Amino acid sequence: MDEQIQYGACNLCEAICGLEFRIRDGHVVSIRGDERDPLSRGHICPKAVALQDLHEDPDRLRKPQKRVGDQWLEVSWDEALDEVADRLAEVARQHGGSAVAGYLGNPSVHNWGIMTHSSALFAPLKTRSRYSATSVDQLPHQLVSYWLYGHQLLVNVPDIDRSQFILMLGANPMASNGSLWTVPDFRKRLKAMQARGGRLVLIDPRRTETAEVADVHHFIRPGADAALLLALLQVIFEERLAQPGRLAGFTDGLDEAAALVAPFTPERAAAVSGIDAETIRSLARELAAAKAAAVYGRMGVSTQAHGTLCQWAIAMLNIVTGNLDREGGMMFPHPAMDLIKGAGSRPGHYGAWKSRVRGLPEFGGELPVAALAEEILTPGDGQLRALITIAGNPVLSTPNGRQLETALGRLDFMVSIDCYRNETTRFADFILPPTGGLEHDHYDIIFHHFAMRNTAKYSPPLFARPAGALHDWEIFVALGRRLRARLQPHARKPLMQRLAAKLKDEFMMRLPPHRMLDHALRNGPYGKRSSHKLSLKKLRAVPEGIDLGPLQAELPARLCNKTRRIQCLNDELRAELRRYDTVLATQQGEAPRDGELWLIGRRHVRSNNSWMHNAQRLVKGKPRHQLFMHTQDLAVRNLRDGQIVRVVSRVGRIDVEVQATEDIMRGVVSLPHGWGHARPGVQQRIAREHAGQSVNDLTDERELDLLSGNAALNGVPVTVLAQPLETPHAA
Ligand SMILES: Nc1nc2c(c(=O)[nH]1)N[C@H]1C(S)=C(S)[C@@H](COP(=O)(O)OP(=O)(O)OC[C@H]3O[C@@H](n4cnc5c(=O)[nH]c(N)nc54)[C@H](O)[C@@H]3O)O[C@H]1N2
Ligand SMILES: Nc1nc2c(c(=O)[nH]1)N[C@H]1C(S)=C(S)[C@@H](COP(=O)(O)OP(=O)(O)OC[C@H]3O[C@@H](n4cnc5c(=O)[nH]c(N)nc54)[C@H](O)[C@@H]3O)O[C@H]1N2
Ligand code: SF4
Ligand SMILES: [Mo]
Repeated sequence: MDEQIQYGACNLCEAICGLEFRIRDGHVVSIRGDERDPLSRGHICPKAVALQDLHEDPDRLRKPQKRVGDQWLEVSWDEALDEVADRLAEVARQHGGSAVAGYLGNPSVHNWGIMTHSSALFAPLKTRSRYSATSVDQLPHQLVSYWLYGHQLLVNVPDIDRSQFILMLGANPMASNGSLWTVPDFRKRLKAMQARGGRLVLIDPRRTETAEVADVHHFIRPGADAALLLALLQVIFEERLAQPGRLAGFTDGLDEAAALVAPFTPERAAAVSGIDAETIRSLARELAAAKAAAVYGRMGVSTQAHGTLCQWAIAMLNIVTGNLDREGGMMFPHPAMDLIKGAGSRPGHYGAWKSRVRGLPEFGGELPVAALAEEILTPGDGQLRALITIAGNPVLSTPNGRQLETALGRLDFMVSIDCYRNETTRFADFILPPTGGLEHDHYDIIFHHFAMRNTAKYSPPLFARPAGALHDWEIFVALGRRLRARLQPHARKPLMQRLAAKLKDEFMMRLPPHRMLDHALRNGPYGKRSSHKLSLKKLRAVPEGIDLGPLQAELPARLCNKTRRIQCLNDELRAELRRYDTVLATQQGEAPRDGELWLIGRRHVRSNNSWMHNAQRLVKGKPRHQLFMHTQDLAVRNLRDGQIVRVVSRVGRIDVEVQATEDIMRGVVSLPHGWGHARPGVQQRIAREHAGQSVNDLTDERELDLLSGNAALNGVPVTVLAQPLETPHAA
């Protein structure tokens, strides 16, 4: 048969790289970067080939699975869907809908059907127990966007193609390919900036792959970024370098912010951060003087004890230097399918209810996932009894995974919509596997909101789905319909209203994602009222994607606050600034205590969270899950490079191989997350051979960013010891 060429986009990470697939006899023969893609311009990373590996993986589930004791039986879709709906409805009827929790994992935001249709499943349950990977990730960004600009998705990104200076904290785009910043081919764009005389300054406790290409790299003690960022602001105000320019015309609270940050001097920041006061002062001056500058911080500054304060200070730095909404500064993307000004926009809300056990605030309808286990384990009214996980692996991804395992074992019922039997889904009563990534179409609903250029692209499915297989969204609809029938939400309304509601439900549920896209495109910013006249038909005709141009200044029109003004402060932020003042007054600049070390995470370009270790082409070569530790920290403990060490935290301990390095700050150790596949019942043969240990057996569910409830996964105090002779803690 002839070779066919088809175009699409990679949905594995946030970079949305354009791909060219060559297909022969129904098999992928090559996957390459598509140079005509207006966003990625031919860039890809080694993970792109994993799309084929995932597609062909014999361990990937293709039929519904039912667990009976330790046995897994393949069952029909009808049997599975009926029984899952029966069991969920039973819990909801007995204990209320909120006794059924939902957890949405990271691939949910990379799979548009999950975005468009998850409400079909959750609405009939009326549950307030919603959790997701957001609260082990970017929650502080969303909270700050909501508070300052009025919408949780109104995020701004470095306009790198026109920047002259980037101050980056706690991000490693050379490995991650960018996050809350869709920036395919970061390296080439950075080189171009440097060729224009621009500079990248990076703040990270590890000398990372990004540090290698930065102009300047400073080590920082984990968790000390808030002190540094507030000190930068303090210097800018004190030395009268603030130049908000046109932003001043629609920004409230600048003077008060200046007064509130006044106590946070560079000297205080130096004492906790390990960066000296003079360096902080000159960094502030360089930032203030730069023509087009962007301050950007990601995972490292979000998943730490003062994540929201960090993100607030970053936003303030961009505002007071006049770089927000300026070309080459931090700009707001404007996607073709616009969830900010589009129909059904959800700006967010905060603290409308609290978690039952610890009283943590909801954000945008979700509770912090660090509280999931305790909500299952703690008896009483409102205790969680059932769980639905979708595209997630919280046992490996959320703090204190062992506690969550205990909790999952106690549920009355659990169902997982997932393609693998992994560390989490092995606890489910049913696993419902959706079609694979190459068997459904795709449009990136989420990440165009964070992209450094406005573009649009539709990827048709590469292969027809196998007979009987269901897409994620179809599973939601099938379950949602059954749940509605069992829970009869409209029962008390008059007949005509009931019929109308039912028709509306049916209509919405039957509307496939591509129809919703077409509608959103036509009515969106580049639709029928613009010169682009975007529609699905138009996207189909241009398979490499359509360029909608560089980011434009959007403020104040794009603000979603009622006042249409940036709101720099609110009571929560004021209180947090006061609280942080006391924290600094009591904190010592030393390593935690008694020879403790700070544990941080890391990512590698050949690995993706917890679920891509079953692709031989990605895991081959030397292991990538060792504990990194400074040579001198090893020496003072009489430990050797390559030996198995025991790492102990408040919540647990693991035994791992240690790797000596000079590329990490003294007092800091680093372990990547997403490993630990040797747990019983995991059906991923290759991953089990490259098991590693889970860093989240060490991270602490009690350590949070107080404002948002985001997990403080970085800066966890641990001790590292020689491994005792006996090896307890078999998985
Ligand atoms: N210590 C520490 N912990 C961390 C992090 C860290 O840096 N340090 N990072 C955190 C971050 S940023 C994130 S986002 C989380 C990720 O944490 P999670 O989202 O909980 O975990 P993933 O590893 O992304 O799990 C993805 C699951 O989705 C399934 N899947 C993949 N594609 C699909 C699909 O299309 N449909 C369905 N139904 N299932 C699919 C896979 O089989 C896999 O089981 O981890 C967090 N945990
Ligand atoms: N290859 C690959 N790409 C990915 C992923 C993946 O697993 N693999 N995951 C995707 C996901 S879900 C996400 S959210 C993004 C994350 O994207 P990034 O945030 O760019 O990636 P990380 O590697 O988590 O970078 C966090 C950095 O923060 C540093 N850090 C840790 N603690 C601190 C601290 O206290 N202060 C400072 N200043 N820095 C600190 C770490 O050393 C690390 O270099 O990546 C996405 N892309
Ligand atoms: S950087 Fe790699 S994983 Fe991310 S979208 Fe591009 S090819 Fe896919
Ligand atoms: Mo993430």
